Amino acid sequence: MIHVSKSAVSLSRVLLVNINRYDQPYPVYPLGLAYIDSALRTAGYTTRVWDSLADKVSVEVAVSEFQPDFIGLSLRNIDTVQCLNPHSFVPELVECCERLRAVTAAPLILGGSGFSIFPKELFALTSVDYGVAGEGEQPLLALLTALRTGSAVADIPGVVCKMATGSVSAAACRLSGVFNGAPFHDSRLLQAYAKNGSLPGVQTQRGCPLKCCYCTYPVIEGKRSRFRSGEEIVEELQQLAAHGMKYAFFVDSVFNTRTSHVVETCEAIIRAKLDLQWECFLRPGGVTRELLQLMKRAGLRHIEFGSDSFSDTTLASYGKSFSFEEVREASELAATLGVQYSHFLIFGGPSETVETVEETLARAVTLPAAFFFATIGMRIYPDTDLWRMLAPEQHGETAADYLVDPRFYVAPGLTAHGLHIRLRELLKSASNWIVGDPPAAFSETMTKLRKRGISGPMREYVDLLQRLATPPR
Ligand code: B12
Ligand code: SF4
Repeated sequence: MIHVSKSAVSLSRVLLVNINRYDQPYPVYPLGLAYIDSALRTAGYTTRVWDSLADKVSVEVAVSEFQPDFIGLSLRNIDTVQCLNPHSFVPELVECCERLRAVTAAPLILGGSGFSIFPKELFALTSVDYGVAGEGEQPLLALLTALRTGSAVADIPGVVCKMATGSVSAAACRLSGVFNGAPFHDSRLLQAYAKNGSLPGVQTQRGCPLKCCYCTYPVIEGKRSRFRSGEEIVEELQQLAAHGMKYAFFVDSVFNTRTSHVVETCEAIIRAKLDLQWECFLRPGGVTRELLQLMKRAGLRHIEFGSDSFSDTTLASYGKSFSFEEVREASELAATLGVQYSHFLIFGGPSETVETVEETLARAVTLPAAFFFATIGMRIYPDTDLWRMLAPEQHGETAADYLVDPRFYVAPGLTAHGLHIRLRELLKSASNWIVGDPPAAFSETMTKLRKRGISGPMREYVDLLQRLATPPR
């Protein structure tokens, strides 16, 4: 464990590093770092963000210019979550840590959603000094205070560190009871990301109480929802609008965990007469006409339903909290009210069979004006019901085996390749599906469109690109 000397009590410069360069479906604005930046500034630290997309200078130059006392790195993605063509981002992270290590002795602190899924394993793979798993604001402030004053860090909730014995300690996360913080939106970053087609994220709540078998979100944000007030959300949206943003993405795991929160948020937005549209993740259950109408009046332009499957058997074994009938009702309501929507589907998870796949495909055709984003296989993450069901430890495997080599569950009787062939077959006659990562030509065209200033929901890209790709009959 590194101890910073007591004479260093005045240390207060923190460089925040965003290494995420992945640009599918578009480069994602680093909202997590904006929250960390805000917490540090409020506590009196001087900060600078080095962003792999927005900064022209290298991270080494940023270090030499800023002379940080601490460096915080954010790891959002571990890999692309594509079963047939996986790409791991861990080597990039390891390289970035080594480059930093070569030019500075400042303690390296790693956090982010990707880190929070495999905290001990990523800590062991990289040369960082500390890790912070889960919600980062309070643990990071506590860690920096401890380092500046030379007090113990191992018991700070969420902190991962090396003990004098050489073993790795990871204190359990403790989430703050409320969620009322606001991010610091840096105009330079917002503009750089908007120019590349990114939609700024806005978080209206943290946590998800639902229990889908594969899901990491409760691990990252906690199992209990904590809500910001309508006024706080409006204030942030007004700030974004003042920066010229026309469209936002509500990044909550599920926006409608509680109907009263949706109502409060939408009513506050309507009262504020905001000129800004947004999209969000919704669970199909409990979506009524009144609720959807209210959301539309508040600027809802697109819904991403985390449906996963249209077979009730599969929905039950994935741990979903709704039935296909509710999916149908929500889809029909959205279509009737003229709200665009897409369904995210996962083929091949527990209890999926050829029959349930065909049931999902047949039912998809019946949903009016729908778009579908399909993935094959279920990425296996520690601390999920899927992990407990498979119990890899009993077969001599560790979480580390599942980190660098992305592993996916595909139900017995199915194969990833077989599912891929079936879904590619479908693409010949259906232009409203994207299966896995879009093909290279598709991505290149998307990049060109973004450079021309076209942005908005993913579905609108799909629409436009399919039309461009389809020769006139
Ligand atoms: C919204 C979302 C999206 C939206 C983003 C929309 C937008 N405009 O922002 C869309 C749909 C586009 C998307 C796409 C993808 N996503 Co996504 N997404 C999310 C989601 C639900 C929320 C992310 C978010 O903004 N959270 C809010 C911010 C405030 O939280 P945060 O970033 O976690 O930051 C906090 C902590 O992590 C920590 N922290 C962060 N940085 C740092 C740094 C330091 C130093 C410290 C101490 C702490 C710290 O403190 C922050 C504040 O408390 C997460 C799941 C989740 N619930 O976290 C998945 C998630 C981040 N996505 C994931 C993935 C994989 C992807 C894709 C690769 C999927 C794909 N195949 O297309 C792409 C990649 C996009 C890209 N270019 O990078 C994974 C990443 C982990 C992994 N498995 O690799 C997650 C965790 C979901 C999962 N499957 O487990 N995503
Ligand atoms: S998939 Fe969505 S609804 Fe299910 S546990 Fe995860 S965040 Fe919650």
